[in-house]
Amino acid sequence: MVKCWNPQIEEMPQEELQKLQYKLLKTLVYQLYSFSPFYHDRMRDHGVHPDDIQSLEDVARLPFMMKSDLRDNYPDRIFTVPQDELVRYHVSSGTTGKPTVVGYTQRDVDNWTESLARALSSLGIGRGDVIQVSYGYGLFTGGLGLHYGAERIGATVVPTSVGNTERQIELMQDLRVTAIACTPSYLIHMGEVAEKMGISIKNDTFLKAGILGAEPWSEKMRMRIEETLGIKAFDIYGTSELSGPMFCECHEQQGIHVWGDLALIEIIDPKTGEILEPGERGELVFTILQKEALPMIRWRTGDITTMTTETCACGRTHPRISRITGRVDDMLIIRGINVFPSQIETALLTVPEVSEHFQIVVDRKGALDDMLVRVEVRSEAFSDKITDLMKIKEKVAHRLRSSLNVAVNVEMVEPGSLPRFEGKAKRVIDKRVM
Ligand code: DLL
Repeated sequence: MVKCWNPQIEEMPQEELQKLQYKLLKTLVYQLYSFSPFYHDRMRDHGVHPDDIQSLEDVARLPFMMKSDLRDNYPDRIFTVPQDELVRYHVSSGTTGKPTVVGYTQRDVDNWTESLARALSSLGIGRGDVIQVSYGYGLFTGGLGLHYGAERIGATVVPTSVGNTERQIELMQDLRVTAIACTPSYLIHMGEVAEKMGISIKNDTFLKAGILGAEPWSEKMRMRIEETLGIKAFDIYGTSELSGPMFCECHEQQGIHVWGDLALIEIIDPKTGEILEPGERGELVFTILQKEALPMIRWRTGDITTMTTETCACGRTHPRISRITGRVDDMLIIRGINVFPSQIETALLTVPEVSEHFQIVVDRKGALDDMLVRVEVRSEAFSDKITDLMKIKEKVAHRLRSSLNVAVNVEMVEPGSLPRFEGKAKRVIDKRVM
């Protein structure tokens, strides 16, 4: 039986949890209306007053917040505490324009750490485990976040950060690492590098768990990772605006637990903003209930998922979200058909002869969108015989067409020829926006 880090909270009856959420929401809204010029003006312009929040559902009356709000108020104009109360900054990379800055009070860091202590304990990690943290340390939240969480539960941390992969593998063996935290694409890369060094992660190390996230990955990818590396692979989610990685699957692997005392979630229709029912797929929206430096009300993550409020088989009562299948702005529209890179990954991984490494190139040919999927053949299946390769290519093209409902061009490439990633994978090259 896997123990809860904080059973009183994690197994709290749902009715009680919702009462707590309502109390926290009400306090937050009053405080922000009274003391934050940004939120005061937002609520006033939206025609909502804290007195209008009479139930948890009334969160829907509040205005949304988006990435542009943080960018427009760069670096710290939405912060609600003075600089001398901050203990840390993290800065997100900002792929499209200005970066965004997140500030933390000591209590913010403590809540973030508590959240990860619960998450790591829920998948069966604790004192005695050795956790290699191979997310980037520094402005990115992955490294330091997992580091603090792992120390809090009494595990031993190996803070390798990203890169220097051969050294990482040596340390994994020498220090008897039992769990690794990194992006799924980096773990796959590590597996390949280990193989070249003559080391099998499955047979020659003590690794039993991967805490994998920061980028979309499919259920098929989980199966491949678990099978090839002989570990259990857990999905961990977060964004820098929430604090960083915060929520993870438990040992049941039945969705990501979102701690309700820290966050209130909604799933909305990204086009209309309307709230969807549990089980319906839409955009994930967060209200962080206990954040001091940069409170977030109805933060639109852009991430697409579903939620459930059913109690998990592990006994934890908090809401869960399913694997993120893509981002609202990730969706490619190919000749009018909506395509998510995650669908392509899932379809490719049904073909045993191809590897996990692929690249999507989108271009415009005349008035039409054109998509090319480049995928590596696995070394075992790689052959010089053109006819063999043609057969695999046809199989891949067929699987993609039937899963996406649109014909795509396929190019088979040699094992090891596509780029590898230490941090987040970049699999889509959209030449239409270059
Ligand atoms: O990626 C925080 C993080 C670090 C999460 C380590 C998990 C592990 P950002 O750089 O702000 O923060 O990027 C956040 O990454 O909105 C999602 O689109 C994506 N993302 C994060 N985790 C997952 C996941 C960190 N498990 C953005 N599955 C989010 C799919 C994920 N996408």
